[in-house]
Amino acid sequence: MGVVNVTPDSFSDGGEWFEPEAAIGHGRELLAAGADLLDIGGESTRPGAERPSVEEELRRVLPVVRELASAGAVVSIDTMRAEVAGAALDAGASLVNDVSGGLADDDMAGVVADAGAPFVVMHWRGHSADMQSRAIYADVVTEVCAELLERLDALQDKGIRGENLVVDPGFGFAKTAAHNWSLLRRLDEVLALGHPVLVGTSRKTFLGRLGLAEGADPHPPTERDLATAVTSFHAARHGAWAVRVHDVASTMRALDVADALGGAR
Ligand code: PMM
Repeated sequence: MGVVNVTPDSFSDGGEWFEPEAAIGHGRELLAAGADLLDIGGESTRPGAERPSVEEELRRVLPVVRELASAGAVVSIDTMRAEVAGAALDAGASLVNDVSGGLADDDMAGVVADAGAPFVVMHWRGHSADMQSRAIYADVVTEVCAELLERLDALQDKGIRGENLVVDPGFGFAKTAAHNWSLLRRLDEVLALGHPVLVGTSRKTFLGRLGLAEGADPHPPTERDLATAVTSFHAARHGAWAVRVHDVASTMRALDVADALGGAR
């Protein structure tokens, strides 16, 4: 899954593809590099980010969704808003990726259920502004799995079919670096929930801190693609359904290695 952020302020690539033409061109490049699907988002979820209005989010994503879907791409809409999800599905998106797992907007489950679309349920404990204050766990993997199970039950009660639900442990969302590493190490427990698993470690800060002294500034996001490819390789070897990445080319090489070694275990 290649990331197309149509935002001025994403931590990983903020502003680079903010204009629709640039975002569409970037989406085409990611497809050429081997992406099977494109995740298009108009709201930055970096810690402390301000939310755009619904109108602004629609203005950012719809032309990009429409153009890339009509060019044949499988498009995922990355949004926490039911109105944006519905409009993107009408414009040709095939799945909805909601970092709040349906918690941020009560209408989300109904829109997704009515469309019969696949839905990515990410583990989430609140909006970015203060999410890191919620990174408190006795056992992160057990608690993330339990909270995801609760969401899976609630979403099915609201009419989304179980086979349409994908889970994501939400790397970096209300998680410290140690929490992220535990989740990667024990990905089998997330897979045991019995749903396809999406893993999104791409360019996240815990990868930028590798090899550096405590307190040193992390490597910039664009220098985190090698570490991203390695964590994505790990996820693929353990049976992840998809990995969400910014630099598709480098992760494709890592997934080629996973395939050559026998694909998923
Ligand atoms: N991470 C970001 C945005 N959307 N969606 C899912 N399902 N999983 C993630 O880990 C995830 C996401 C933040 O990264 P970005 O700002 O670089 O897009």
